[in-house]
Amino acid sequence: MIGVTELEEMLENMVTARHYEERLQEEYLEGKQPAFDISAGPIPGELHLAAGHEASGAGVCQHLRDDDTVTGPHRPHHVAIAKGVDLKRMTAEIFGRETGLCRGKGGHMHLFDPDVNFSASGIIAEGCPPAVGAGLAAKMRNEDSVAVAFLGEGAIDQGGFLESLNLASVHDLPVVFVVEDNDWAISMPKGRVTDVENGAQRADGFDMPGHRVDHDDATAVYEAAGEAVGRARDGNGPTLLEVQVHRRMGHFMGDAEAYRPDADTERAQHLDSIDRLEADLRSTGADEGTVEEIRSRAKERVEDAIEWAKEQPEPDPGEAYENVFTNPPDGYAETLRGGE
Ligand SMILES: Cc1ncc(C[n+]2csc(CCOP(=O)(O)OP(=O)(O)O)c2C)c(N)n1
Ligand SMILES: [Mg+2]
Repeated sequence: MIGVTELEEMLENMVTARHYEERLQEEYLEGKQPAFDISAGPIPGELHLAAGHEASGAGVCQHLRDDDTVTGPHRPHHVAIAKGVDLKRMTAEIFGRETGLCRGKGGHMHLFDPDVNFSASGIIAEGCPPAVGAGLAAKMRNEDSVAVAFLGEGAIDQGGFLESLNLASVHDLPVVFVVEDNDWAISMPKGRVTDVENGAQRADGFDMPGHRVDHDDATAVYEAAGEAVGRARDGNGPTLLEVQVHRRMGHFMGDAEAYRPDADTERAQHLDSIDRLEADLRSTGADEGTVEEIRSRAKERVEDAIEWAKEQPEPDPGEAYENVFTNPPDGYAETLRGGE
């Protein structure tokens, strides 16, 4: 049975993530209108928000330690927050600042925090093979750390995911695969590309347990993830977990969602995992003050992180090609010297 402390911690992670993304949304839109110039404003580039996904990040990461590895999806903020990634340095990364987690070169989809073994990638299902690698490393070192790969339901037909399931299974590795099923892959509804409604059934072909949490319910995710993480930690091999979540926003900021039926958008707005978890917490006897305290602490933390990030220096353009897998184009050095 889940305890009050766990409920409170999960709620704090979830409201932090929700408020964080609401604030990022405001910052992101600054300077981008009217023609939606994606490179303008304090947050340049794409921004994929995960409002409606919070229950999966909070419920799973509640079981994890700093030495457990998490590979996040391209919609990574809720998972990063629940895993304990440094919020200030993550925000500086999103704002493209020198003190960001990747010195401002990665942006919001490429968050790496070695202190808590967290990474994320803009490439779909990319996190699966590295999670298997982390699981293999833990097993070979005789450590009881586990690895968790988060991915979207749109990625469950990819080779990288299926090969990772196979390798994790055949070597009995301590890995948990978490599929966040929000019914959409950009504009593609799940049913048009995948012939199983329950993505956890993919586990059957690899002789590992598969479990689906049908509701956007952090407590139910916590229970299911407890079993999966415990199994991995005890040396009993991998599990595939699918969680029904809801995309409360467009695929990315600026997505007009013309492809999406109104009824689906309304359904996603109607089901809120945060309301559900607050109700769970109240049912334990927690008073309004506790919930309010959690909310105001989360808001303060978010505001502090954003304020700090915006004060951070921009990276030196002369270092743009350091620590990246590409070489400067011809004439780049001359451009930097002002075209001598
Ligand atoms: C290997 C690869 N193929 C295609 C893309 C382009 N792409 C970005 S997001 C996305 C859809 C992802 O859908 P899903 O996995 O369900 O995650 P969601 O966005 O719904 O959270 C695609 C196809 C990509 N980033 N990587
Ligand atoms: Mg999806």
